Amino acid sequence: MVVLVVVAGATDFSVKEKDEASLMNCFHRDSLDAFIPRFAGIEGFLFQSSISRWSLNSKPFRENYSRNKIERSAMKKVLFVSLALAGVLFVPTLTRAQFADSVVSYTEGSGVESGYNDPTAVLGAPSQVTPGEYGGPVDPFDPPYLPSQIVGLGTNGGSITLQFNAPIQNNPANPFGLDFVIFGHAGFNITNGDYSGGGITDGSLFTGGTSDMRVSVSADGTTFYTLNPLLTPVVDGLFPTDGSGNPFLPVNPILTAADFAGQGLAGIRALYAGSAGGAGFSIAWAVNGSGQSVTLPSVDYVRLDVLNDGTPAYIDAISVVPEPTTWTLAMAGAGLLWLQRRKK
Ligand SMILES: [Ca+2]
Repeated sequence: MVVLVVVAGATDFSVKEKDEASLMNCFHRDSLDAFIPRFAGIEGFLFQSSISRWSLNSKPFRENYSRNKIERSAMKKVLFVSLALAGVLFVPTLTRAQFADSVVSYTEGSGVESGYNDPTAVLGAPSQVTPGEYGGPVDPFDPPYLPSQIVGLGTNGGSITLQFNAPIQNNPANPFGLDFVIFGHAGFNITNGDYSGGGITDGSLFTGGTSDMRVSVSADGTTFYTLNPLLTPVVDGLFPTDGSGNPFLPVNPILTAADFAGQGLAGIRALYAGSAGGAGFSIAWAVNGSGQSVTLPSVDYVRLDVLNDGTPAYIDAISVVPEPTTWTLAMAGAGLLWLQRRKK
């Protein structure tokens, strides 16, 4: 199926001249510049006409285009870009349900700020930009904080169960063996007093949840298996979201707060290695009621339960790590686009 999708895409874009023209018109230089660094981000959904809410670019995909305006030299470029896009488009095509799709249940725990109890705020992609007067790009120093972006789980008793339309695969070949990523509202402290772009952190967090959180998974929505609490990272702790990163790529879980001490935004991003942050989880950590490991090929539900008091946790989104095959093809597509830009 993987190969079929790619072949179909390449055929569409390279054989049908009309489609080529439309594609070229759509992907003028500015579009490409905006698209490339975020090839696996939200903008990728621009091409999923069935998912209109992700169409951040209001420019319609299909525009009227006079064919006689096409220069032959441009045609080769179009073909090249088209082939590259066939790879890039692969991520949203294959893994349409990369994020939580629906809320099964929600219990507001103690200590949730007023208004932060809309569980649908956790559906879809993690925040890239915070709207409003005090908003701006989401980065590890500027986490999402609006009620439209995050939902409060609070402390003792808070709970949320989320459903995914496409099963989350238990795949040891995923980056670091992690299968899904939970994004919270934690942010790194700025400890050098520079809040105008030159901030440096000591690795501590100025917001985020501190309660113990039980993370469980289920294939049928009825029988849930806890992920071994000895292995699970803190939910709504490390790693603060970087809206410019890739939400499908986990941060290397070996990193600790101390590794970020003395780092500014560039240093943090270097450690993130392209990731959008978040806390990564593996389905392979699932255990039964006796604490015995259980093997789950895939799950469709993720449940979070706050077990005790502490600083209330808030959740932004959960992303699903795509199958490794997808990565390879997506990276190949991105590489082609990069080469195309270099030639200019
Ligand atoms: Ca959200």
